[in-house]
Amino acid sequence: GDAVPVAQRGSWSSFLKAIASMSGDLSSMTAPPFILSPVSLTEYPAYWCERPELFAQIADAKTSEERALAVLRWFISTLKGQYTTRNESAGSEKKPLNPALGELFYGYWPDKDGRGQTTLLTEQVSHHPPITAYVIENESKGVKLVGHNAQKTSFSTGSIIVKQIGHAVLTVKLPSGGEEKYVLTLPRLRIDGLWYGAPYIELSESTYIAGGGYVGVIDYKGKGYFSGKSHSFKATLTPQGGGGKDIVVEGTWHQNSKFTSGGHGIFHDVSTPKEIVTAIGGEPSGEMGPMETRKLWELVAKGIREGDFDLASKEKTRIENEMRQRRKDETASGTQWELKHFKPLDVDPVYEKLAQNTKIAPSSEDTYVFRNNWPETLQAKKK
Ligand code: 0T9
Repeated sequence: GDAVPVAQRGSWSSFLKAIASMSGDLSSMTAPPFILSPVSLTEYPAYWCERPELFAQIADAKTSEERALAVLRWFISTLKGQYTTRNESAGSEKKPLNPALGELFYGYWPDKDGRGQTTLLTEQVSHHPPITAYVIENESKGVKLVGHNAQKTSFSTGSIIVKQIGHAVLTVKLPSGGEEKYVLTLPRLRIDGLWYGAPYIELSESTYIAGGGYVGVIDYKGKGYFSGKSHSFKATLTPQGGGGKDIVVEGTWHQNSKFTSGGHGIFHDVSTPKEIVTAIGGEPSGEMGPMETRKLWELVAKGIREGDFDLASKEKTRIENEMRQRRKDETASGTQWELKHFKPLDVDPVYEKLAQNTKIAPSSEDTYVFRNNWPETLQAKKK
């Protein structure tokens, strides 16, 4: 059936025509109301930690092989949240709110069963093109993820192809006192179902996890490949330096997988419930400041949720005009917007080092260094 409300069919087909003829940045295009999500892209990094126990378990591994497997298990287990959540909660993929420069999102997952608290901080570090930087830390366990991401979109035979740009670095404190770093790359997305107004995501190509003496390659396939099932993957973990044997796991990332070489039984299983992040204000009072996502977009989100699209569009225009004016004032005064939590760097030495001798491409990437300045309200959550 056609998922587009009758009154919006015209605007949906104009929207599709517009995306077919442009490439690059879809995020700033105006889409019909039925496809709008009330959630800003600054909230998406929370998907990395909706199973906080798997994130914490990386620190509990006893050997480097166990650790590399724990990193892979946590990574694979985030994919269902990252790429199917909107379909499950809203019936299809939706267009997220396009974050403003300097937009902030803070949150945490409470301690439970001794796994420790995990805190999340996101900052929109660029508006044009949209780039989101984030850090997720479980300080008591000594596990930290710092990353950034952007997208390059194109249109091909009725689908949107999204190339993700950016990477993340996971740092784990070792019982011996040292630390280990892993570089993670991001999958390519194909957005199908556009014609029917019911878009959904399939992953393709490969991602890499390199570090701790291992290189993991995750190959993604949809319907009609390996097993013929949607959301299939095959992950191969290879010890570096030669000699060791590969470990292979296969399955569907939104369900489960098992070892097909170098191990036995179930590898990952995401049929258990996930834990949504708790948003928290970053002001000393505990309130949300004007650049914090849920404060900034409050009325736009309300309008979208309640079907009051006049309110949503009026408020969206107001925010966009305010931001435009801010940029003009900066140009006029010869100043620049100062990022609050991150510092841009042209090259990431950790990425360069770990991508060496692997098939990770490109071999060089820029990065955003976290200034290590958690707001007090989150610092208090780390104890
Ligand atoms: C990083 C994730 C990313 C962000 C989203 C492509 C997309 C914006 C980026 C890659 C997260 O870790 C994982 C999940 C979903 C991705 C979004 C899906 C999507 O459709 C949007 C783009 C910009 C659109 O909104 C396209 C138009 C829309 C009508 C299709 C639903």
